Amino acid sequence: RAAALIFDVDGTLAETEELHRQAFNHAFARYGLDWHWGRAVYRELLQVTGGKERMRACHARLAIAPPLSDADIAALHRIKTAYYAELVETGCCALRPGVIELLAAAKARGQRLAIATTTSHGNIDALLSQALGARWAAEFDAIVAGDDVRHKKPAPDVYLETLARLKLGAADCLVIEDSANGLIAASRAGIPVVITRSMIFRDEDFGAARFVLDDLSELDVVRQETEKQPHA
Ligand code: XBP
Ligand code: MG
Repeated sequence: RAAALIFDVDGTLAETEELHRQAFNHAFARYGLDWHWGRAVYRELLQVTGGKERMRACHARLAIAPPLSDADIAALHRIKTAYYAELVETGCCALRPGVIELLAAAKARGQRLAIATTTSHGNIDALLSQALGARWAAEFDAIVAGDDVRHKKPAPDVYLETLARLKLGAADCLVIEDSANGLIAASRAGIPVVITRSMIFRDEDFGAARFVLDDLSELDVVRQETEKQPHA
């Protein structure tokens, strides 16, 4: 049994990407930028992890691009982040099936909890305060966000930093992820991964994962199977 469960946030704890997309589009319009990310385009752009990085990548792909400085990107991202929090605070984004039950069961079994995500502390807090209450963070021993590390997923940095803060080895932990980039990041850090398929990434290559589930309500079945004692 793992000593700690490390959770990704977007796609894993909740289906947040549609809200992120709407928040980006809100920011573009507010900033007077003639951009709109439709669902299909956004799905492709999601291969670039991190909102600021995603906007930069999109900008680089445009043939004739107006100059967009680091300050512009930062300003756009601030507008996007504030609007995302507003959307999440309406309560429209529930946690995915099985998440609350798994968090409670893990705690009851004495497992520690951690978060390793590409998004920001503000966004994690907006989502989890709404879903778990204002004191949610007390249940987690490490919360590592995208800008806390040098390189975002699929680099292993966020997972290595989480292990360092937990003071645990990779083999003592289990990561719960929804994307191939997240799976690669955790695998590079040496941590076994369970995939919970999300709307956006459900058809990616998860060959390196320990288990691939449709959602986390299936995890208890897996646990019972793997922990079954052979009959004497
Ligand atoms: C999630 C992301 C994030 C969000 C936007 O990846 O890629 O970039 O889409 O968040 P993962 P920010 O689930 O693998 O952590 O705009 O706050 O960067
Ligand atoms: Mg994710």
